[in-house]
Amino acid sequence: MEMPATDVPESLVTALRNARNIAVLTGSGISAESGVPTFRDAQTGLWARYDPMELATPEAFERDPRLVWEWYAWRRELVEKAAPNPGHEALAELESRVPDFELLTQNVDGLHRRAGSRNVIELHGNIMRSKCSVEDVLVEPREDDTGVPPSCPGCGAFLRPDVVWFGEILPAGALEKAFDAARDCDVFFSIGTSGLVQPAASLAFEAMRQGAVVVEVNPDDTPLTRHAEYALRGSAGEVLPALVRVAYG
Ligand code: BV8
Repeated sequence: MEMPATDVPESLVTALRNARNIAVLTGSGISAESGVPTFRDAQTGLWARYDPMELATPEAFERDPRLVWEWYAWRRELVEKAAPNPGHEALAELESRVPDFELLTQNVDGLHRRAGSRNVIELHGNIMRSKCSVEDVLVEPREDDTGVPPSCPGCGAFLRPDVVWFGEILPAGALEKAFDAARDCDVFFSIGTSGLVQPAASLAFEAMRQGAVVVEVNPDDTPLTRHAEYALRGSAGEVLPALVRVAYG
């Protein structure tokens, strides 16, 4: 059932009020209103000529560590300047309204935690953290290290962002917890994601299979839209605060 953002159907309000367990999957669309470009947006300026699908890979880092590190440094700067928007804040409010709440995010910008969300599973890591590209341990670059990329103080190998690149497996435990959340929930939200990247894109279907009410929030169509019980057409920053207000006052 597709509908404009504003009118929240009574049946959905009832489902939310009766829900014991809500799981939410978010993608870069929820951070768009914070000024963080979505993954498939044309990357602006210097990066317009690079395809993020190309740069977010171990092969790209192997081939040109400097370029990849600079791309993430540019995105990290954007994220540091960004602030959570009403969409992030509405999800933090929703978490306080239900007994069990899991927030599964594909985003690496850390904005959900900054908005006050607590039970957050970062499926694809976090751009603000760096790790040794060989030892795979989290490392803070040394202040005086001007290398691009900087080097691991322990072994001297290049540092890399603590994110999951295409072709890499998700953090241990994160995927299991995410599928458990999809299997246990009464309502599953898919918010601001094109639903093209696996295995995150399978979570909504896992929820649907066990009978959860699936709600999509997105201004555009995605492969999930025609399967979702509710497809709320609109931006997360408008739809989510309205939903929380109508359902919980
Ligand atoms: C894996 C972190 C097992 C990095 C990301 C061949 C070889 C190897 C693997 C594969 C292969 N073929 C397929 C695969 C699997 C691959 C995959 O899915 N590829 C796709 C593209 C076909 N997946 C993987 O590789 C995963 N690992 O499978 O491991 C394995 C291992 C080895 C070999 C085989 C298998 C790892 C995937 C994780 C990649 N890392 N991010 C970084 O950020 O730099 S993915 C990255 O892209 C994001 O995290 C996110 O997941 C994805 C972008 O998607 P979205 O978030 O949805 O963003 P997008 O721009 O697409 O859409 C935005 C949406 O928001 C739109 O719908 C728009 O309408 C909407 N929107 C806009 N504004 C708003 C809005 N919505 C609401 N409000 C608004 N205001």
